[in-house]
Amino acid sequence: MSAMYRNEVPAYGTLMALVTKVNAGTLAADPTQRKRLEETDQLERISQERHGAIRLGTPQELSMMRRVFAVMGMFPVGYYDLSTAGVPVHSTAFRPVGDAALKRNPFRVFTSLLRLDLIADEALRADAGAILDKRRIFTAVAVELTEKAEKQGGLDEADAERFVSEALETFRWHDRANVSPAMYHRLHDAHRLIADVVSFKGPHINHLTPRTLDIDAVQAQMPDYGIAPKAIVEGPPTRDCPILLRQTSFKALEEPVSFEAEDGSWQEGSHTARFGEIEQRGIALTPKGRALYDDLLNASRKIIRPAADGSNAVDYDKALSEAFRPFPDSWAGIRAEDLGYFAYSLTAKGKTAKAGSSEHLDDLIAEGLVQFDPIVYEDFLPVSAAGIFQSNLGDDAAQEFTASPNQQRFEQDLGTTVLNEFDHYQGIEEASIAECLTALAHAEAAE
Ligand code: OOG
Ligand code: NI
Repeated sequence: MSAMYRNEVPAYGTLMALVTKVNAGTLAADPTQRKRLEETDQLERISQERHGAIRLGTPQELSMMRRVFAVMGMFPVGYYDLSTAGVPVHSTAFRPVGDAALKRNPFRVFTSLLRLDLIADEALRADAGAILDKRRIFTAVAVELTEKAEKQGGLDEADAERFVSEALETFRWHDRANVSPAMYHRLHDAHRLIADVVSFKGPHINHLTPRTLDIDAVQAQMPDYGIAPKAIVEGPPTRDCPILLRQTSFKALEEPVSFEAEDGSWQEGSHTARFGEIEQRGIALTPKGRALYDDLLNASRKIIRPAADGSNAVDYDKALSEAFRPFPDSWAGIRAEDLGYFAYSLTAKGKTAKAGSSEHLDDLIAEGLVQFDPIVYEDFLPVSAAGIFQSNLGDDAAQEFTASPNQQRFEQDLGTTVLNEFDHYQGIEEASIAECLTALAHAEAAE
């Protein structure tokens, strides 16, 4: 998919080159970080893609997509309602779950389902629904191999290879639209996103996102490489201890598309949908930490809203940093206030200790037997996602929709429930604590 996308969107290849350069520079300047990544087996893949995104049109597409991702070990985590932010979709992210799976494959796909129910124009809603019902976004072989994998509990190597190349077809760009120029304009006038979902044969991957170690540096250097960054970096401000997720993107490109007119002739036109994004991840926050994050972000946006043209970007960054002062910026401080999730492990001293003197984590940490490392946030942020959507749909695209999160409906369409991200991180933290305590208790018993 990466090779296909670089080929289809050359600016994305340029972004990848910039990210690789910035990451190399960061690592050269920070041997400790380099060593840590090397030890945890992450160095080689550091600049590779961490996520991509697609937008689907119908419940049937969503439930089949879930089955296709399941063959690849990717499962729906989290529910994101974007109607509040003026985008008529709700979403989840398909991703590997669990440390070992994420280390092998850190890639996830942010997957949105169009909500025609939020479109006021009834005739348009019916027409869009009819167009979507007719298209088939999966190849017959992809469907067949998915069924085979479900029955057998997996695929052999030859089938797996065929599966990958067939599944790739679903994500491909189609420069011939599914609709007439008139229909495209009707859809586009209702909302750009509706035109993007309904007008094409498939849910083209609309961006891929490599991981960067210094998002501010990439943002600053994009113009030197001839790519136009969005106005601001979404998410928390620059900090010593990164939290959650920071993201920025380059603006979607206008691409040639042809539409089939009523008389069967093809007419030239254009469509803007595809872009490139970068991300930098920090610690996963507890519900308490997340509530504080949401409050501080809201507070900063009351002082200043980022303008789409970037004219107040410097002031916005300043207001954001100031608003975030109350959020502790040390791991110990974040831990003390129960704002983030940590993975606990025995120190070298803890591994050779004859016994833990206490069953209390704080005592064991104070004695130098147990250490803690931040658990990385592997999910997404709805306000940030809306910012990414908006900058790429055109800045006039924001519309008022009645906020109507409907997780139940989404899960019904998906055919399963989504994993709750907080429960998941808490489970990882608790397991790591249990492991430390058990190891120390055994040392005691063996004494
Ligand atoms: C998805 C936008 C959300 C992110 O990184 O938050 C997203 C889209 O534009 O389809 O990818
Ligand atoms: Ni994204």
